Amino acid sequence: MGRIVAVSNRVADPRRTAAGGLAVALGEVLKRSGGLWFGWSGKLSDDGGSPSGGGEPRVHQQQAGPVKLATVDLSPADYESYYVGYSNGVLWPVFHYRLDLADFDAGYIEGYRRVNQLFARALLPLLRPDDVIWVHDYHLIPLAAELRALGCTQPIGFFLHIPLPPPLILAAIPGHDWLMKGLCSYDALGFQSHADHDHFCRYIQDEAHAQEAGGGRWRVFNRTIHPLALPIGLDVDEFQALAEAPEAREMYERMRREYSRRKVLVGVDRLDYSKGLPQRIRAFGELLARYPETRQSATLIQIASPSREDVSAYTDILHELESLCGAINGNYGELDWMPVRYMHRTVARARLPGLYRASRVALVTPLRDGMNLVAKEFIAAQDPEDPGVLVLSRFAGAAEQLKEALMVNPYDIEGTAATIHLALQMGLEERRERHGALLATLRRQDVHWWCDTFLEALGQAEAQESGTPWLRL
Ligand code: GDG
Repeated sequence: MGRIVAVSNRVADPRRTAAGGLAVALGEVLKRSGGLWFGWSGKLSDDGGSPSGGGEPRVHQQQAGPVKLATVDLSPADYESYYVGYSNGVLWPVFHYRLDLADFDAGYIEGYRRVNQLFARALLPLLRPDDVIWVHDYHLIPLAAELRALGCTQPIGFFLHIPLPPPLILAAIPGHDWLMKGLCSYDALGFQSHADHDHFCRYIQDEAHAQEAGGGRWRVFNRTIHPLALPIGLDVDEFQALAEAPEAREMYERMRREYSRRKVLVGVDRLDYSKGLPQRIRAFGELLARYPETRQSATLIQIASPSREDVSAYTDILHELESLCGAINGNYGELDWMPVRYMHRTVARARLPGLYRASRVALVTPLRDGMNLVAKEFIAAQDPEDPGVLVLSRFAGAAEQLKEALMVNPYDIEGTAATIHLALQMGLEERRERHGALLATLRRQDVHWWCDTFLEALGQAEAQESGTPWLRL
């Protein structure tokens, strides 16, 4: 296989250990092939990456070990419409089944398309004939079509990190046919779960008369595409090595000292309405109300790292959380016990495994989530001799794989409280059995398996006879 070219909204320097799971995984693949990683620089400039707003895009290039990083700036107006408006104000809520939070401002889609065209124009001159291009996530759905329109014939794959909703929910997006036709310009398409994969296949059958072509492939819009259900995995060895490193061990020791008389429940999330944080805090309050023995003996540590603070739905949830946590601490707290420790801050990645390992229960209870890597990180960080228990929402993509977790419906506050109670009481033998099975799954389907399986499918993509006739907006 040729050189791998990864494209995502943001790029990360793979040499830095602070990078998250995806950055580590992609970094590995790119290192192996001496690859290129292309995306937005994270900076705004008035000419929006193109001198005088028109001409050839200005690309910043930097060598990071064997990997080349190439980025473009965005104009403030493009940032507002492409990133804040369309990506995070339309696609993120709708793909997480939250039509009520979508802002279908007609101006956003133009900016979304403009930035995808900018990306295509900036990337094209950097490509070699034998490159294999792998595009990531919802910000860049039309990128393959824009590249094809410029004459790009290399195989292009796409991985959607967030869920794909059922066809009727997708159909609420004005211009969904344009968007989904864009998705059909890729050769291989990866989805986090079988549910997402089924939604895609139903959509292309119902709306675009797609026909099955054998081996999981479909014929649609005169092309052959290969959609796959491929859950993203963790670099288990990398995460376990992080758990053994001094910073994580020190965090673990400190937590054990601080909470020697109590069981810690932990939640680690970006502050986002998809993560079910208010429902989780309410369920914890219900636990204290219904099971008085948990008072004084259980403490919930909830990290909510700041995220997308320029989107208004995020400030609403911030206020709701502060008030819910304040009420529980006010009602149940004692001079020597604070039931909820809520932190609207980011914890250093090197310390996270120590926090996970010192916790008896992890609460991973999103209302909808593509996968949820925190669930996997929690399992990987446990001491196999005395592991903690994972309480997992059935609406996380991870629920399809992590069958031995304690499953909850996060909308059912009483039911979730009862399950958290079970988790707190679970005996050592059952904890070990469940953890052993979960860890085996994590190892079998780790991030290397995920990358290799996707790239193999993309490598088998047939040369396509023509580019897609691209729909007008
Ligand atoms: C998207 C999809 C899918 C969180 N707080 C802190 C922190 N984190 C790290 C976690 C984990 C990552 O961020 C979060 O990953 P998730 O998978 O839970 O969720 P999203 O950010 O929404 O990611 C998701 C994922 O893409 C991958 O495909 O699983 O469904 O929504 O690695 O550890 N890291 C640090 N401090 C924090 O406070 N350092």
